Amino acid sequence: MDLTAALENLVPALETGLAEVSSLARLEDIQVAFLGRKGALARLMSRLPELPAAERPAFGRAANAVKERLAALLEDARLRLGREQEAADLARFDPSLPGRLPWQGSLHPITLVMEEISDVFQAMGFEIASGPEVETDFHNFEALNFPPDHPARDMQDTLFVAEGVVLRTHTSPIQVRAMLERKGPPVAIIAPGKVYRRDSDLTHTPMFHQIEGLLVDSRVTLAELRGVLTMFVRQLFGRDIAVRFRPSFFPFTEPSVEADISCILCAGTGRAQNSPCRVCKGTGWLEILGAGMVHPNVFSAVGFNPETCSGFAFGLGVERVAMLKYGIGDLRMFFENDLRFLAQFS
Ligand code: FA5
Repeated sequence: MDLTAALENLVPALETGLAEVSSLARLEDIQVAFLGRKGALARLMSRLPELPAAERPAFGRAANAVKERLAALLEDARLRLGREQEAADLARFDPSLPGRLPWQGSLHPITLVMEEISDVFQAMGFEIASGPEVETDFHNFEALNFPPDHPARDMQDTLFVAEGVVLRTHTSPIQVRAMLERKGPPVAIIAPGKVYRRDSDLTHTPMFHQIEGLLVDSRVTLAELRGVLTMFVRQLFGRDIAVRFRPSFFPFTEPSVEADISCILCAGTGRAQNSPCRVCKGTGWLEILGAGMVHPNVFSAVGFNPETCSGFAFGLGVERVAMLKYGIGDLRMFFENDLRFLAQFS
């Protein structure tokens, strides 16, 4: 066939091929066969020297026009196949099927309660403070007025790491660190964190969380402590909650108190559904934290003047608050990592 006729033949040949093509992969093959480096058009062009020199420019122009036409036909076919593919996908898609929600994690209930408690105190102007979980005897005991070898240390069954180094038994060493850092009043901190004790039963675990609070200024009294704690429990549990103080003992506070709140289940009556309330065991009160006025020996240990400074401190067990808030009976549920339990708090 002469070269010009062969060139003109390419367009109908491609049209025939494209009429049958039904996949994008096959279209690729056709494109290579016509326009590829060794395709039909390239092969015709390589025969250009066979033509008399005078005819070559016209043949070149014709070849370019054919090339454009082939490319346009291939592009049309590609768009058509794309549309067909989309229509086929849509035909398989059932919009009435229920959607699949992506799996979503949630914060641990203890984290949620710690954040909530910290938010309440931050709104009152307390700053968040923190300290190490592996503590020195000085910060955990000595500066907090626990004399060496004094039986008061047995109140908190201590896990020792090395001579003079312990896993902190409470968050109170953060008080010591905060006062040493600030060097003088005012100090208003709230310190959430993990603490460790040799304890394990229904209401005690070897690791648990506490939140420490400390306010130091020049004329702080037990009345301020009561006011701050009342505001806190009302924000957390509701407006009608009452707070009472009972005398207690901590080496680092004098006087020391345990704070109770009126029972959140029976509203302090001690009775629910005609029998003694199971949450407060009929007493109408729930123990929530330990507190007191900072002992002068603690001020002296951190270089604050006990004559001119006064302050209160408190420490609460986060698991205890979370159990009350969510009505959970067994402390260990927080640490078993059962997703059926944890997912309820998302
Ligand atoms: C203290 O740890 C003091 N540092 C609190 C304090 C701070 C008093 C500042 C005065 C001033 P206590 O040992 O009572 O106190 O512990 C405080 C709370 O931690 C308890 O009320 C209880 O809710 C919680 N708690 C204690 N042991 C465990 C345990 N093994 N598992 C879970 N929670 C515990």
